[in-house]
Amino acid sequence: MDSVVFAVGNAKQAAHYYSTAFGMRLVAYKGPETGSRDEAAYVLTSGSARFVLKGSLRPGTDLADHVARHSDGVIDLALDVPDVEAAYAHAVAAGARGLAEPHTIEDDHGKVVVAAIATYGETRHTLVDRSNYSGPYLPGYVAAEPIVAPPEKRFFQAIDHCVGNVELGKMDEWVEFYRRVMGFTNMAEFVGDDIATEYSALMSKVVANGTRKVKFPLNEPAISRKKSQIDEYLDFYYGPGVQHIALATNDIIGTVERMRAAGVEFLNTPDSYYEDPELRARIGEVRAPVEELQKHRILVDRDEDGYLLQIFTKPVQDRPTVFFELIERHGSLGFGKGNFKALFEAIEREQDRRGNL
Ligand code: TYF
Ligand code: FE
Repeated sequence: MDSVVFAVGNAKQAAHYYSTAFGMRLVAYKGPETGSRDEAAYVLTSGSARFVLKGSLRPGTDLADHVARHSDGVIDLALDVPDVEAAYAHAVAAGARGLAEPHTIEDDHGKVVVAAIATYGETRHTLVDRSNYSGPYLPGYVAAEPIVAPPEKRFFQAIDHCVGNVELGKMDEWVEFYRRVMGFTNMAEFVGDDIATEYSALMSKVVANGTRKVKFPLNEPAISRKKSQIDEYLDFYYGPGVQHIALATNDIIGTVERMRAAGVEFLNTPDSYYEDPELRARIGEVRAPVEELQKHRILVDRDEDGYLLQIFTKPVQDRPTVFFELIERHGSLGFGKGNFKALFEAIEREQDRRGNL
């Protein structure tokens, strides 16, 4: 993953939030002071994870229109590719809609080659080769100092996966898109009819690149008793888009403590989850006592390869759309399938609080 680009209503304040509540470091900026007339953009990093927050400086820009329709959201899941020309040519030949032909942008720090293709909704994948560039982000940006003193120990070190919500009946088309256009493969983990009808109200499949560093789960709503959490997203986002970004941490307990202290809200997991003897037997020994995980409402799942710890924030903007996940992997390559029931029940409790019955 090269970066996750967000369109937001107020990039300056969003940069402050991701600095104080997510422990990220501001590294680059563009805006009126640097000759950017249409938008201000803040680039923040934590390990290899890079977020770019963009705000429009006037009405009528694509950025302003995006925020007006979707509110704050993800506009671009940018991917680092070794050969932009070849990747773009392959993608377009395989049926992807081109948004920007390959082109080179340069400044004193070198050259960057970029192109862009469309994916679900109004989301795009920019394809980037920055191997001949030494600047802080892209030409047009200047280096910037952290907004607040960065934490001694970072909260997370990488983007683990990025999840998209698509319309009913479209999930398999998008799985096929990633296979054909990007050469991604379908990972084993998915939510099928069985789970969907029982409690989740969604179907999900995961596609990943060859190294499995890039993992894109895709959700679609399933018919259910109450409004599906995916339909709620699609209604409030006014279309398909990125649902959650999972951030990889090696100290989920410390990170949750610090994010909570900074005011980030997490989904609640009931005590019954931790007291369930079946869960305790299934997860076996993990690196922290179950009581410690219970205190922080962290979920545990184990599969044949190992285990993982995970927790989900509540939506991070006014609309019930985008949220984050923290994930600490110990061998497991999964997505917490064993937690889907508890997780979806917690999400449904939040939906109920919003009056979705
Ligand atoms: O990415 C995943 O698949 C997990 C589980 O609406 C998940 O984080 C799946 C669907 C969903 C929320 C979480
Ligand atoms: Fe996830």
